[in-house]
Amino acid sequence: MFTATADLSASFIALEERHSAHNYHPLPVVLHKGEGVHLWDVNGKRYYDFLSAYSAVNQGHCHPKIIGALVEQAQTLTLTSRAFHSDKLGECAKYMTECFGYDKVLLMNSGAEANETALKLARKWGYEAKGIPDGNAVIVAVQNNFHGRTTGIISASTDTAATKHFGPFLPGYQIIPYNDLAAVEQALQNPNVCGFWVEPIQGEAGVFVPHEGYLKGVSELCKKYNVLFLADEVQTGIGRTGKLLCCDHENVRPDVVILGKALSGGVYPVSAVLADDEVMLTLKPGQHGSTFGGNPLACAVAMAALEVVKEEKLTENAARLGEVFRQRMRALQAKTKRVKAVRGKGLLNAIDIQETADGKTAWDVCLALRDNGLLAKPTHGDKIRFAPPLVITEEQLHECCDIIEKTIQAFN
Ligand code: IF1
Repeated sequence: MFTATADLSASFIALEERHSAHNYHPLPVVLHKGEGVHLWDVNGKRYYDFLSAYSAVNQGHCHPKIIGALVEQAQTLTLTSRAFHSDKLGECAKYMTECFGYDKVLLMNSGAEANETALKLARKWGYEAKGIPDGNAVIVAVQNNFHGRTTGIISASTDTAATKHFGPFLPGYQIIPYNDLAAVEQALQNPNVCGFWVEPIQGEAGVFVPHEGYLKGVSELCKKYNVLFLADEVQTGIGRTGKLLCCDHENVRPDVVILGKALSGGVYPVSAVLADDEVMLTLKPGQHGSTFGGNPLACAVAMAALEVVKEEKLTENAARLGEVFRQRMRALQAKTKRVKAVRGKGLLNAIDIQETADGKTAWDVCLALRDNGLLAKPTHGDKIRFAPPLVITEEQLHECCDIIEKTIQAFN
């Protein structure tokens, strides 16, 4: 007797459509369970996760050590606010400052909040340490940046989808081309510039890796012109690109490091800003904060998430398997005109898809990948980002490359 397995997705999608804001256009799949590199939908179908919640699940879904830390702390103390001390913040701050090599850390919740914190720190330092006349501080950012969705952050955005009808915007930004050191030098000569704000690899734009030496050049120019180098490692950090921080590829030490996403392994919103005392101590009591920033639950989860990266050598795994992945994708590119380009570092990669003669796009490829058991999402039209959890094995990676190859070649 053949019994069709009813697709239960429709009712969940309808519920979301009816009651949730329409601020996303998700791939049509409804997920119920996650474990390691796998996700299961409401029909019990298993997928490889090749987005990792935009690099928040580097440690794999529901990592037992991180979940264990969450459950234990959740049953002890979740939130005190910073009006009082807790027994977790100091321990976590020590762990993080030693892990990343900075004097101090300021814990927040979302990546956007950490970026906003970094912008406020840069301005505060600009006025009180560099001597910029009050109200004249300038932050230099780059075209096609993505740092979050707050009004202060999108004031520096060059993406009309992120800015249209959200003005008026915050003044005090200068936007220059990405990956262009001459443009950086030109901009930083302005004595009112307090910070240069950049992603070491532009993730949302489509995984654009700057030329070798760009980050080193940025660091040297920031020192030359007494400007803070603000590195947004929310997506590239925590082992994703094959180094603990992406800036480590060029042995560059930004003045301010911005973290989020995988800082909690996708278990709880935790973000952070790292800096040395000269910068961080410009913030005095009562000048910045948040209700949940540095809460005991966030601290317990963040320490466990960072321990997992170290204990399971996830950074090394990302470096090694990233090379394997790009070799496989370049071999595919040689066999099909459908793949126009392959880019990436570590396990943060993307391919550009050539639309078919009958109008099939990267979106259609992602729908077919879903049908073949692999979840990925297009960004900016023709680009597909591939970012599996860093716990993936070489055998699993090859299986996924086989799926990608089979799927894309069906679009020839
Ligand atoms: C969305 C993008 C990725 C980030 C970097 C800060 C933040 C992000 C480099 C803000 C967040 C997320 C946000 C999410 C989709 C996703 C995304 F497509 F939007 F740009 F990953 F590429 N810096 N990126 O990538 O962190 O406040 O979200 O915790 O807004 O659609 P957040």
